[in-house]
Amino acid sequence: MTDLKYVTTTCPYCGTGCSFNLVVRDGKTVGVTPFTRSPVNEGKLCPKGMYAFEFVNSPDRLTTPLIKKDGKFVPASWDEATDYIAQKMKTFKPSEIACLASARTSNEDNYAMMKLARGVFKTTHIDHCARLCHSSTVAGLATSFGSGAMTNSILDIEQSKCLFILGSNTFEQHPLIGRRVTMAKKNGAKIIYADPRYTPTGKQADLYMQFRSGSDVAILNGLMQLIIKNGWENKEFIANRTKDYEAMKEIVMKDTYSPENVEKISGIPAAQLKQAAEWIGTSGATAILYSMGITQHTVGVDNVHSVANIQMLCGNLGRPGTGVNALRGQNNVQGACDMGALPVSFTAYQKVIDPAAHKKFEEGWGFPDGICEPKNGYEVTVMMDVLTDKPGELKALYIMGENPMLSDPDLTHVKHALEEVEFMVVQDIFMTETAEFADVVLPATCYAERDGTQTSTERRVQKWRKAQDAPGEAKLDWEIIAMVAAKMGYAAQFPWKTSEDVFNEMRMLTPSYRGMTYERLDKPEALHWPCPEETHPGTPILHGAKFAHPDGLGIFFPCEWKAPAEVPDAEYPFILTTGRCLWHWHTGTMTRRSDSLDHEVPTGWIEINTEDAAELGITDGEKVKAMTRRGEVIVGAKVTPDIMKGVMFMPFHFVECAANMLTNNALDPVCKIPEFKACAVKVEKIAEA
Ligand SMILES: Nc1nc2c(c(=O)[nH]1)N[C@H]1C(S)=C(S)[C@@H](COP(=O)(O)OP(=O)(O)OC[C@H]3O[C@@H](n4cnc5c(=O)[nH]c(N)nc54)[C@H](O)[C@@H]3O)O[C@H]1N2
Ligand SMILES: Nc1nc2c(c(=O)[nH]1)N[C@H]1C(S)=C(S)[C@@H](COP(=O)(O)OP(=O)(O)OC[C@H]3O[C@@H](n4cnc5c(=O)[nH]c(N)nc54)[C@H](O)[C@@H]3O)O[C@H]1N2
Ligand code: SF4
Ligand SMILES: [Mo]
Repeated sequence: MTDLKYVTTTCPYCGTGCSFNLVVRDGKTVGVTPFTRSPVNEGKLCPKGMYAFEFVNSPDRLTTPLIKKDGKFVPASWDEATDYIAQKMKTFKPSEIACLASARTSNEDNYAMMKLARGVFKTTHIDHCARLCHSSTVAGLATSFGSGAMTNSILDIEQSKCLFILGSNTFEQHPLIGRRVTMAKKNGAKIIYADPRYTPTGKQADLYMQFRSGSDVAILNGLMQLIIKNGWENKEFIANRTKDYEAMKEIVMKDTYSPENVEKISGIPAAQLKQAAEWIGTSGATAILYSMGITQHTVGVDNVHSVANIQMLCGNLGRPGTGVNALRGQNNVQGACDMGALPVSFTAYQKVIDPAAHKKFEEGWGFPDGICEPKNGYEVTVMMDVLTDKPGELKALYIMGENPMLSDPDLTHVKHALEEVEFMVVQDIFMTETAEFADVVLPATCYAERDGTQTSTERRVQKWRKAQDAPGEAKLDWEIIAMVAAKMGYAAQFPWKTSEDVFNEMRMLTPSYRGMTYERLDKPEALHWPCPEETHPGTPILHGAKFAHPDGLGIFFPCEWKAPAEVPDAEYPFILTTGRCLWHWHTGTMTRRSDSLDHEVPTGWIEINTEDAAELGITDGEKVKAMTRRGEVIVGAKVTPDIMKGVMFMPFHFVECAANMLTNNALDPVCKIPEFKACAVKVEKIAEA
């Protein structure tokens, strides 16, 4: 007789945090059905969630540890592989080792990785892909508001009177947040959308503003000037809840940011800016939704500060339907940051350089020989530069669930960096472009094969529940880490038997998670952090009465507009911007192994404006050569009026036409995010053979 069961779990893709049931037949995951009791998605799913079972039992899953011998991977036992790793790792100084944690894996796994790095390897160098994603948000909002997270909840978006969506293609990248936007619109909210591309999100908008990538600060300053000139600012909020307003006002009132000048910089008609300013300034409850269009710039932190400025200016914070809603990307990027998989903090942003926090973890963990120095480590983007520019400084790399050989900027540079690494471990569910460079590859379980927790963009901590056994000898990520730690001589510090044991250790050291237990998280609505005590109901909206700074005030940061690090010129005359599509996920390890998704979009493309294409003599579907100062790729042209003239767009999912061969690894000086959203490109017809 067939054995059939349904296991409720959360989606392993985006930070929206939808729930669904995995259908398990005879011990194998074979389908997804709606779980209607989740308040986040109420049983609805986007295609990635719907088909999230398809990659799980792919024949390509890693099933056994692999050790590279004479350039070839050879299967090994866990004992051999972890012995080998421990033996090699013991030969390096702490500062020669770097670790990458993962926004794809659970809180428990990231906590374990953070403890491995700081406690076992005693290195300060730990980071993860949040660097490439919302590091500008974490740095920017921490200085503006005192806390780097999304201020309101997903459900709350529905109550907004005006949604200003800037640099977020919500309907393709956070579809079930897109659904809330539609609901707000039905309730009468005005939708303003600004993006160089007229995306499916743009098609929902009441006002669509098209502009050149890299002009966000000018646009936001221009809007603030219009709001102040019309007296739409919230004087009471500014007086009671903020400081440094005058310094900000001085900058935004400059002639540079008049609507006419902003039109010149950005390409948005002055009349549209005026309309947007009126809706934002007078709706009474305006929320901003933003994502990578704001963060992935050399001025990423300035962009985030500007978003915070406009919301403080209008008093659109701390109430329903308002807020700075930085939509976090990966399923557990919020959690990986919360767990301290960052070069500057332990869990819950307790600073590594703070002697009290350092002592707390040193004592809490009980390593007889201490932990890492109380110093900040390298960011992932800086690690790559150190590898190429200072050979010998970093020697070993331990990567869990990241694929920089396709997701980092300037892949030629990344390749040179990875070739410099003396010893590299990759822990993944598939053999990736990055794993090919490794000395040891370790097979991990995927979401369907484990219990654990992940934290969504709205700080909601939700459960993964085990549906099936792992393939072959694959193990839980934290279990693998504990095995390596034991081989290094630290079995006593990693005594965990279950994911819950890891969670319970973590929460005792983590004030914002302390009041959460596996039992409390079991209900469909789960809990939002901060949740400091077991009787605390959790916190869906931040900054209600005061900001998280010690004096409770929000801070205005004046920002001047600066052009991207590389701008078009005679040789490279177009702006290249990059991003995603609905059907695929990042480096494609999972979605390209999912037939239903891969069938929709089998390869990449470059979007070219219709007039630009006509001038270049390029027709839709034609293969072209796209070139920047860093590399070139052959890719099919998608000729469309939906992209701004002078701008081109590529998704970065596809290894055969990898956008990151072209991108610029110029970094924001504060948060070290690369400028994925703007560089200079040229496109040529391919000479006929
Ligand atoms: N289907 C799918 N969904 C995903 C992901 C995925 O890979 N696939 N990834 C997840 C992750 S990790 C993340 S971080 C999010 C990202 O989610 P989004 O940020 O929404 O996605 P992107 O496509 O990177 O960029 C968003 C938009 O920014 C626009 N843009 C380009 N240049 C600029 C600019 O200079 N300024 C502004 N304001 N906008 C600009 C682009 O045209 C694009 O439409 O998506 C998450 N969801
Ligand atoms: N050009 C360009 N590049 C970009 C961006 C852009 O907009 N433009 N966006 C950037 C952003 S926002 C992000 S977030 C990064 C994402 O960059 P990455 O995180 O490198 O991309 P992913 O493909 O999500 O890689 C995650 C890896 O985790 C593995 N994995 C999945 N589940 C598990 C698990 O349970 N355990 C383990 N051990 N491994 C697992 C997957 O197989 C995959 O290899 O890309 C960045 N790169
Ligand atoms: S919106 Fe995000 S969390 Fe929801 S089903 Fe789609 S990918 Fe999964
Ligand atoms: Mo991301």
